[in-house]
Amino acid sequence: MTTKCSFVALIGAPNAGKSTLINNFVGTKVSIVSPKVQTTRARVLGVLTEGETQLVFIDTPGIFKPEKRLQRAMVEAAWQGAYDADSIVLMVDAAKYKSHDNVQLFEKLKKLEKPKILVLNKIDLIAKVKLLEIVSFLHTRGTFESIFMISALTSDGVSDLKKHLTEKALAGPWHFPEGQLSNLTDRLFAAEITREQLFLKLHEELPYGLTVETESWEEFDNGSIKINQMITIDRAGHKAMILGAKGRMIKEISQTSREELEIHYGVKIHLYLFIRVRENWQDNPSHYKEMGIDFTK
Ligand SMILES: Nc1nc2c(ncn2[C@@H]2O[C@H](COP(=O)(O)OP(=O)(O)OP(=O)(O)O)[C@@H](O)[C@H]2O)c(=O)[nH]1
Ligand SMILES: [Mg+2]
Repeated sequence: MTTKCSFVALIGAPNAGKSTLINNFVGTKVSIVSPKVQTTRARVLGVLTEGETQLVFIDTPGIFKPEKRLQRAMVEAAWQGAYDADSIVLMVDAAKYKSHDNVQLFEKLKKLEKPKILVLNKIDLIAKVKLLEIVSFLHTRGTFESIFMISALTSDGVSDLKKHLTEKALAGPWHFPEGQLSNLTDRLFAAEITREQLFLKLHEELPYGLTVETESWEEFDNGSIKINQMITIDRAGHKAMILGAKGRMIKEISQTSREELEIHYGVKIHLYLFIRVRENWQDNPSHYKEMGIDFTK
């Protein structure tokens, strides 16, 4: 069989729907999703192997003007994803197509000489008549091989986009064995599932000041897995909010995360969450190593 393989980076402003699209392509959750901006922190690969073609999607953190060290590392990881890829899918939230983040992104992308596809996402939220106006506006902002209008949520237009990417894939060996869907280790994936719950259930600045790490992973003869995870927060004052009244919040987070991991791994999971305060954890390289992003940025 002559195989084909391409690395496709998904680039876009925070919240454009990049992770939702990757999960849609792969057919299962490989990258966490939330209604909040800056959910994805590292480069996550989602692998789709069909017929002779392997498409390796690079999910990236959203691109925005970074201020803190973690944000700088996230934006750097996103650009690194773009540099590493064979082609780029620029995702734009149809309702926010004129946002400042997008203007800067379009400018910087011009310098990147790779095939680029513009994907207008969340079309389920936009009146059809408005779409043409948006597309003609964006069309003048960069050079795109083609433009697709999709809803990563409802799958509208996603198979056309997949077909196009498959046709454009380059001849070459596959990078991952068939069946491998992601590059994340079990420990990192499990930490991400808990972080997703924290993003979904906590509000305002809380999710941004924390990180989750899997501290131990123990598999037993009966198939069950015991996972200990540490939630590191940067302000002592946040601890009570994460615990919730009578510990209800942390219990709910732990339960939902455990249930999701049980479905994912198909075995009984014992999940134990711990919280510690480290005011400057963002300045400690060890946390970045676990996340797979570059501390020096
Ligand atoms: N209505 C609608 N919502 C969508 C669509 N795609 C994604 N969303 C929602 O938009 C929000 C952000 O989605 P994500 O996939 O996390 O976005 P992202 O681009 O990965 O965001 P960051 O990782 O923060 O950069 C979530 O609430 C998704 O459910 C879509 O096509 N239609
Ligand atoms: Mg994301």
